Amino acid sequence: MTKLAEGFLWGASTAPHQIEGNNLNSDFWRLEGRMPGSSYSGDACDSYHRYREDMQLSADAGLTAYRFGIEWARIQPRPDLWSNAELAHYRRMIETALELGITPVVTLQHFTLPAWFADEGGMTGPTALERWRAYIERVSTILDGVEWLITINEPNMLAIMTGLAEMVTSGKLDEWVSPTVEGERAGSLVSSLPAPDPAIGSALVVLHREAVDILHARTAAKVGWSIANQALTATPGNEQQFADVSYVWEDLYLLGSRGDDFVGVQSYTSQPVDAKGIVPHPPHPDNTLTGAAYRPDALGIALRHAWEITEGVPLLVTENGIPTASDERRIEYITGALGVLLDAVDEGLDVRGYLHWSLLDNYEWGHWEPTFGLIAVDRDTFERTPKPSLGWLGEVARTHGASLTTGVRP
Ligand code: IFM
Repeated sequence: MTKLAEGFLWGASTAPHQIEGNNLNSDFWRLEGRMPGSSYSGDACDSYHRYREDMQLSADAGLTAYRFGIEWARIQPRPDLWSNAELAHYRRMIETALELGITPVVTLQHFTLPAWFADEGGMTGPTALERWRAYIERVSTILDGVEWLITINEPNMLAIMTGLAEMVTSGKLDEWVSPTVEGERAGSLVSSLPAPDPAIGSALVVLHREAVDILHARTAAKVGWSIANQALTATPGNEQQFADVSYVWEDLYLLGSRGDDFVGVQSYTSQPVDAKGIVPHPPHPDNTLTGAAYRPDALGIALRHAWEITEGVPLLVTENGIPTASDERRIEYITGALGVLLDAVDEGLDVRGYLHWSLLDNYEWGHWEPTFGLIAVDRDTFERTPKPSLGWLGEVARTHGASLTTGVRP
């Protein structure tokens, strides 16, 4: 049997804008619903008020960790206004997790920004370093007892979103393009999606390194960031193209995490690279609700690639999941993904935990249809209904992986 790391985390992940509701002072709130094809986040899952219930359901199922985020737009709704009440709210969330015996994994920035900061130019604007530093310093005051901190979620996707926002503002884009939904659809707007701009990526690396220094000085937490791992593979003869595409899409960010306490690996699907670049997912009956290929094995490719490029930074799976209406399919997907995770551990990779995306069916950046959750949420009453996959993953957690059937492993 595979020996998992002491304290291996078993949990689920969320992001504030996608579950809290009414994130009124954020740039995304201002953007959503404005263009054809985009839905509002609205009340979302009302987790702003129901976070205890969410954590309790996780703990009751047997999970040992919960990833959630702190929303900068709530902490600093105006450039000259810091909210102590909102800081206290997130402190209560941390304390609730600790009280329930759940390890909090806390993200400090997950795609959204205060709207005023976006207007200043956001993470690549002239005030970025000064504003980011002030936010990180302020938030560091409530992090006592937190062992795992993620500075920026998916900087590579954030770089795309920054490019998209610029296209919307300049009127070049008049239809909704969610990088996590339309970006996956074969033959869709994927060709017009900007690749992550390396100049934006390099600026984000600087901000990440700055946050790592501040957080190491002020907290006892392990600090890293989480990457949208593409699990790309080279087609024969296209190794150089693969290397070039990999650098732009992911390696720049993995290189930026060298020396960190951990790197967050976030994997959903896999795509080959040919002479023309990344090959879109061909239509297939097995494709997920976002049109991506069904590839539970992608996690193994992502873990090995991250391990190689970071030169052995400890790996924490901070997201892995499938948008599907079939919970049986979800369990099948996780079973496959955990199988390749165990293989990677057997090979000697240092994997510290598995956090499933997502705990709840939530707001998928302009859309509600792709359901990733272990728990269904009634959009009107906010009633939570755990799916069988929650109890199933909880059992895997309780048995430290032993409940995975032997059929999982070849
Ligand atoms: O919902 C997103 C999340 O915000 C970032 N990673 C991918 C998820 C699924 O698309």
